[in-house]
Amino acid sequence: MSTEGLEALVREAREAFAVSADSVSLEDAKARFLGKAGSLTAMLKGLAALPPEEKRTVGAAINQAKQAIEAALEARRTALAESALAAQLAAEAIDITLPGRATDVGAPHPVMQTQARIEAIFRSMGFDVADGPEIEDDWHNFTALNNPENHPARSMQDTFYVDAQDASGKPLLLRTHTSPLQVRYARAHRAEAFAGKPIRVIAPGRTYRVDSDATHSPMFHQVEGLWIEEGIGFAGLRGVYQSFLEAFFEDSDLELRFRPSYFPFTEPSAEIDLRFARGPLAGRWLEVSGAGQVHPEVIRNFGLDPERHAGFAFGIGLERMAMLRYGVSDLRLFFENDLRFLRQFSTLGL
Ligand code: 2NM
Repeated sequence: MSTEGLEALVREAREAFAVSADSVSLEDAKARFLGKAGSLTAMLKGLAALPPEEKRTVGAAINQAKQAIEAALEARRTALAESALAAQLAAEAIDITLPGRATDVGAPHPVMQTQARIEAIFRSMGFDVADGPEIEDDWHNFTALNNPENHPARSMQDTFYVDAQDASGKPLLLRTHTSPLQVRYARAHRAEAFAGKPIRVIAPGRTYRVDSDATHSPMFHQVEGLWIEEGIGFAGLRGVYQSFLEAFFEDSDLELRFRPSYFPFTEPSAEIDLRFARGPLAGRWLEVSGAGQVHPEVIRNFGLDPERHAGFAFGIGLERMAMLRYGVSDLRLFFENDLRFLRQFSTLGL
């Protein structure tokens, strides 16, 4: 084989490698030149037939050609591997210029801010804060609170019943007020009450009634308060309530008015009205609470002795308090989740 023939073969191999677009066709091309049945291998076999002089020179030339082809093969392999990697990186590329996924940070709802505020004020006056189930049994929600068996509040029209029963076979219900929390709290602390320790507790939370219009929501929030201690009566209630309202509204220029009322769990009972001397609501009597001396039957259901234990209780609507404090005119705004409304109460500036 002539030197030109070898040079042509090397050129041919380089071209074959250059047009191989992937590693499979590149390895095919390699086999055609360097494989067992390849052109160079055939030439090396042909050396045997040559005289010794030529064998050396032709052999050296073939080896040179072989090295040139192997170098071209290696270069092409590297180039293909690099472009494959570049293609993979391009396909998997992450666009770091895209904006990140924002996490929405919430803020306490105005009704919850109102609850926290009321809890803090009553804690500062020595009250404990009770918590308990929203699904109640008939006894804790009605019977213990002196609600007669045929009271309309117990009807399906007024109360949400749950498809489950208590041990006595009565249907469970969504609590219609937070008073059952006070029943549970008083019963849990009756030993202390018999040892002469006062019971001072507020019970905040969600309550449920079948009621829905401009001023009623089927779910609303209450805070009920209870103070049982020897010698505690309406004067104590009035003092606690005045202090609470002054702290809540940050206004010591307000008047209270008690009007006779009726609740099954208190006797006597009263509605508490409030009148501001200043501000947008000044001069108007505003109804803010129900209250009264805890009924002896309820004291008995607390596990206490009505001959020894007496005290007062009151109930506040949290939405009502939030409306008065923030100047909100429609109760439904609290439940519509309109961020334009809620953001006005954000304590986080969001
Ligand atoms: C009110 C009005 C009057 C009340 C009574 C009790 C309990 F558990 F001691 F009997 N808790 N809350 C009460 C009294 C609630 O809400 C308008």
